[in-house]
Amino acid sequence: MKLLILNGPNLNLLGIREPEIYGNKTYSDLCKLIEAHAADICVEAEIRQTNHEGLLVDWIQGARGCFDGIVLNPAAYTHTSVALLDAVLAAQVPTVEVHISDLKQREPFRRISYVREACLATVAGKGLTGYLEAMDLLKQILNR
Ligand code: CA2
Repeated sequence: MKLLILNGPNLNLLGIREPEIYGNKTYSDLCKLIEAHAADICVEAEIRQTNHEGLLVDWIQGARGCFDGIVLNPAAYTHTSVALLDAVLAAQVPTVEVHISDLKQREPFRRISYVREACLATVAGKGLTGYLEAMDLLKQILNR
């Protein structure tokens, strides 16, 4: 089983600011956690990050036929991007949305997620562990 883990803008800066919201682990720590968990649950995980919306669209489209599932943290594009919603709908690859922080406890504009309606589930507010939960969820769903 192959999972594509996609991260949007600024997530490469994890650990360098706002530790009260995002914790103090770095992006490299996140990648290591994901890789270790992938090995534990016997799935392949490819992890990517970009600051560019169009590249996320390209990666989501390209996942069709290459990956069994997508774990998607679109970061700020969550709250703005119909293009990402359309890409997830078009790709038809089972996708779980992840957010490190609890969007419901933050500014009102963060409560809107365009991609949510195309995703099987949303995991938010669980820190980096949320990515691992999303991987477990996809594995469960794909094994059904
Ligand atoms: O909680 C999440 O995972 C978010 O997707 C993170 C985005 C934010 O725009 C969303 O509303 C919620 C922000 C990613 C930037 O992350 C940084 C964290 C620490 C330091 C610098 C950037």
